[in-house]
Amino acid sequence: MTETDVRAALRAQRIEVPSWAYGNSGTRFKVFAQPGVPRNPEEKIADAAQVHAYTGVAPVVSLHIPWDRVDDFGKLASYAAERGVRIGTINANVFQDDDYRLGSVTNPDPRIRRKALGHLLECVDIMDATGSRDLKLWFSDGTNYPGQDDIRARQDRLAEALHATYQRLGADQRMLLEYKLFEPAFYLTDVPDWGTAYAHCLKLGERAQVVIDTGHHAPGTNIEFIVAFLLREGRLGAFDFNSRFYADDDLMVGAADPFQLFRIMHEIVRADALRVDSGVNFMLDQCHNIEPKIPAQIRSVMNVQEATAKALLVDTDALAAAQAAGDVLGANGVLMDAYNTDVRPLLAQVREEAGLDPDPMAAYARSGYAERIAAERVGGQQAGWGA
Ligand code: PSV
Ligand code: MN
Repeated sequence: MTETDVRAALRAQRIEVPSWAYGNSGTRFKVFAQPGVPRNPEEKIADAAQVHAYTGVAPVVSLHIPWDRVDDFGKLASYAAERGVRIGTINANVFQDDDYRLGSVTNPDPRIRRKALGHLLECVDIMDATGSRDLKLWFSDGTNYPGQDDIRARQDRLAEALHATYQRLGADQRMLLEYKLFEPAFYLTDVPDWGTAYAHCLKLGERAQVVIDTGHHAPGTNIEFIVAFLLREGRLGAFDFNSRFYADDDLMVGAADPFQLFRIMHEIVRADALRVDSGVNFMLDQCHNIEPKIPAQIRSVMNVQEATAKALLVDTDALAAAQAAGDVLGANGVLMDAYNTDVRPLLAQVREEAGLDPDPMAAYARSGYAERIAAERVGGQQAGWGA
């Protein structure tokens, strides 16, 4: 790839940000409030628009329902457009209701299963109103104790709900099925891994695709293998990017293991899946419990850009030649040369060419936006977990 091609690919890259990253969040021990936090979906979108204004590559915001429920979603979509962004993936929340103690779509009680399905279908209505393409499904469903429920019956119930929801999708809409190893269930999770998600997607049809949340694996899992496999099968729908040190930490992507992020982006580039029309949606799924939220999102976007730039710089001809020759150290050396390149000057140049400040973090800090929202957003209920 020529340097001009690399710069063009970086300019064309798109990253979707989550509305919930701008709200208050925490652990099960404490949710810390921060000054200036949005009180409603409009203010979350306004904050997300700041991330796009300084990075130029994050024009899409995911919503989470019911956290972001409004009376008029068409109006919310127009509000987003006025701020230079648009509404992206609709995330269903079937995990924060007392009814879901024993599961949502896999619950042994048919009334609760119907309620959960009703919510998934409502999310498709919202997609219609906002013009969203993707419905992202994550189920907290599972059990804590052996024998608590029938493992196979729960798979049947899951398949039934997925099928009903898939049938409701429009021709241009997709279902993104996310998996997670554990939490909140500790013994069994009904969609614990990519294989389970993939098997359900295969049965549903082509518009059912797997989401890889980078925080949802056992330590040491080779995530880039999953990426390569699903890309080869045409079933990688999206990423939920974040970092983990221990479990589902939801820290800034690229913070814990920038090398892993590079390896993932290498597989993306290898499959020519960086293009917006590749069908892979690059989303962030993060919570900023102790750090300021908007700069943390800007930093996360920059971390993805840096990993992408390094992946684009891999000398693919040299790599292929070394691999074909069985030159183990040579092949590894080619990859490491790209990883060890300082791409910050290149990205600064890409930003300047796009009319942006070369240093998004500094430009945002200078803008006074953080001070303004802290002064203006007084009173009302700050958005946050459960809000
Ligand atoms: C679950 O841990 C998850 O990764 C899902 O993507 C949710 O939508 C998101 O976090 C927010 O709770
Ligand atoms: Mn996620």
